[in-house]
Amino acid sequence: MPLHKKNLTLDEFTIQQLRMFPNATGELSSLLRDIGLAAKRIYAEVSKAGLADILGSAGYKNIHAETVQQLDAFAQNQLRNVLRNGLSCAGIASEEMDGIEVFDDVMNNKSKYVVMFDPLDGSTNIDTNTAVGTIFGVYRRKTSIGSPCALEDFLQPGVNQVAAGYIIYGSSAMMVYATRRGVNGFTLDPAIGEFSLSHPDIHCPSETDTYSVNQGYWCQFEQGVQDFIVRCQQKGMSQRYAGSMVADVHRTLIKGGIFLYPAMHSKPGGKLRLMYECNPFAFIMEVAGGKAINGYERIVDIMPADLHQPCPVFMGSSLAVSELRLCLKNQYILSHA
Ligand code: P6P
Repeated sequence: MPLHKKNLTLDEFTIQQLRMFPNATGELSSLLRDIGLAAKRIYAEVSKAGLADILGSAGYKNIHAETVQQLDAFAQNQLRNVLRNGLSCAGIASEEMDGIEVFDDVMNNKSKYVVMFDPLDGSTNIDTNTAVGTIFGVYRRKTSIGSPCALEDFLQPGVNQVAAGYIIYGSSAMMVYATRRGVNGFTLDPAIGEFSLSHPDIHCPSETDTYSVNQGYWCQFEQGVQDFIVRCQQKGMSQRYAGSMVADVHRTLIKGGIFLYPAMHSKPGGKLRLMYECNPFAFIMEVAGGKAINGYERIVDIMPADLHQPCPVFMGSSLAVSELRLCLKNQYILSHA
């Protein structure tokens, strides 16, 4: 690893990136550091969940009729407060909010960016110590600077993301984020309390021996997906599935693989949400040399109609995703022969 990249903290790294663009305002760097601060506070809470009385339900349901966990609410508040009090975000949307929140004050209205996030994905797994995570995507607003942001600033295709990332709270806390310049991973160093560069320039291996899907839904998958899974099994591939998107996709990104959450009879659009689960990971995967499709088109090309719309997802090693796409094409040809 070149000395100049060795263990840079997130702050040092984002400032080093900023130096490469003298005309940059530093707003995106500041926004990423804000998210890193919120993530440290969330990790401090998540990592003591078994000891403190913060597991279990917060006593209400979100827009998806899912019971909100206490830690979901905590993570939501940490991200909202840091972004609200910072100087780099005009507004937010979240899995835990019905609509957008506009940070309508003089300073925040001057911000170029809006942020969408899933504050704590997989939180129902916390009581079994499965890794969970925060997922976020950053967009340049379309409405004019100086005015309050609006829904149109959020309903953009994922290809418009300026940055996207996640923090995985597992055996350690690791923040991975992508800009068009690359994907980099930062591991929280408890000795200094900073995210430090541990995985520079991440690339998703093009080939793999692992696939990741909830086999329990096999009977509900369309023929092309079933055909692909059989091919994986005939090739002797391993099946890995944590049931936590951040854990499953992080492994897929680092080691290669293909993560599948297909549409099914009980969930015609799939389960995972386009704007704050699928799009950030799809952006990261593509920058890292992988692929991410809904079965028929790039996820990042989908024009969203709703903040919370679901999206079938197949992402990971480019060759595996291409093979999956072929299986679905063959299914279509056979069913229309
Ligand atoms: P299933 C966790 O509840 C989650 O939202 C994602 O993190 C994960 O990938 C998916 O749902 C797991 O869903 O239906 O396999 O339990």
